[in-house]
Amino acid sequence: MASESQQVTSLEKFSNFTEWFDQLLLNAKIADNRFPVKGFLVYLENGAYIMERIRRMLEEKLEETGHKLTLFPLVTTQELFAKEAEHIKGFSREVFTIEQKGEKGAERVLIVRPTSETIMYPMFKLWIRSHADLPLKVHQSVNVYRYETKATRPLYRVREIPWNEAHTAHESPSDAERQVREAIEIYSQVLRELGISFLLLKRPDFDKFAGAVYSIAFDSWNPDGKVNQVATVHNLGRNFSKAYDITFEKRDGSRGYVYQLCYGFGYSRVLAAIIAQHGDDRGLVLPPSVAPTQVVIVPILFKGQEREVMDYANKVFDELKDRWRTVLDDREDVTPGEKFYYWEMMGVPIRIEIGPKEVIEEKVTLTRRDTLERTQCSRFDVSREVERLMENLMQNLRERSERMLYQLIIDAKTMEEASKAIDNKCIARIAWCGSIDCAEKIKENVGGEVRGERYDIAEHPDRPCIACGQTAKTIVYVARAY
Ligand code: PR8
Repeated sequence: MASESQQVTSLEKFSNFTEWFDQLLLNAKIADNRFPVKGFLVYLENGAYIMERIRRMLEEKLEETGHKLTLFPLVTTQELFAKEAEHIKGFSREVFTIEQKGEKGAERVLIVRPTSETIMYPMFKLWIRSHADLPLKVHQSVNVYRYETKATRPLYRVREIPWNEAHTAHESPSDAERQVREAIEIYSQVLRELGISFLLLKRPDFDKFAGAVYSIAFDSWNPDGKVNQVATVHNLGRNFSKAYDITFEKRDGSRGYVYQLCYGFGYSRVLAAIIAQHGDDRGLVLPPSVAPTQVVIVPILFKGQEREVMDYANKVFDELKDRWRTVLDDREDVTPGEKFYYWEMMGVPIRIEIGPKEVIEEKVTLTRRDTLERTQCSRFDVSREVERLMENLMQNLRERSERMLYQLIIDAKTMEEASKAIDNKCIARIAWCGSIDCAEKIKENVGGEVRGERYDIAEHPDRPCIACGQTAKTIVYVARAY
């Protein structure tokens, strides 16, 4: 008998990811990539719905923890944009601009936000006066625009980026550190609720956010081996507060610069992770919390018994509809088989079939989308049974995805082993001395990037650097990336 891992990796998404994914985007009404401006997507009914649900899940947690929804403009000036040197270096090649014609024909160029530090922080300077104004915690879910130079991919690397960005200011470095942990906890909770598994990595210095002291990233696994950075938390220290002159009166009466954080959660990438980690050969497999339809009832109609079956199906529908987003698929010109196929493609967590046999026996037949297992229960237990199956399904998605993540990590002791792991669409776990030279050598020879060391656990190197053979400083994960 094939092991579970063999069964799972025989799925089409592992052998032919790009085609599988692109077809699913259209077939499951997620997004249409045929809009004539490269990197700009049309989000179709299911894609838009799921992203909206994810947004609500995240914003609820942000607001519970004191982040205030505050909406900032789309543009900034070149002068404001240029204030933080590292930041402008990081983004200068990636910005879209708007030409603004002045009254006397004079022209001015505005920068369209690639991220909002340079838009928010001049306002922070006006708002923050004393320690009583701190911590300041704001967030907004908006689109930002980056003229990505790497190849664009629908959802994974777009030029119009739907995200949530949060920005905070604090009195002390320890308050800022605490905020890093809170941000990580919020993002981890949302991702866990969606069953997405990820590596929480501290990026190497050469790969941190432009202007940050350090960056923590959530790299989710992808069937093609390229990790998908779904979110990041950046500790900015005082780099931006010095550039934008954001000072406050401390408790002892002296003045100082605030300590800042920014963190971002990429909605389209999280949507991609849901599709990629949970989907199968039949289509989407959706976590109930974000599924546009959570339960579909398919009546199986036989001549002469249509009335009884439809009445019965309506009763079951009435029982479920207030608790779950339920559809009774009573289309007459579509066969039950075609309906099954369609709703499986759409990732509906639970399907209920009702035919004459179910009516006589006062039962329903249920099929869960993740395992396609069929069960029956009494019609009087249907609410409880659906509740139970939803919970089991979600737990299975979470565990299945987590198992896959750890199966994909290969402990590599040599460049050859690491290179083989990357060729096999895996993530290599290696020892590294910390030098940029070696990271470059690794990239060249192995074909993957040093993504960083674990932030959630301490891992001590038990062997020398894979590239130079000198003492290793740390254990890092190497993968290709979007
Ligand atoms: C910041 N400033 O900017 P970050 N396509 C899809 N998703 C993307 C793309 C893209 N081209 N680029 C980035 N993301 C900080 C934090 C305010 C917020 C998503 O950070 O540059 C990724 O999920 O790391 C990324 O982790 C997140 O936006 C934040 O972007």
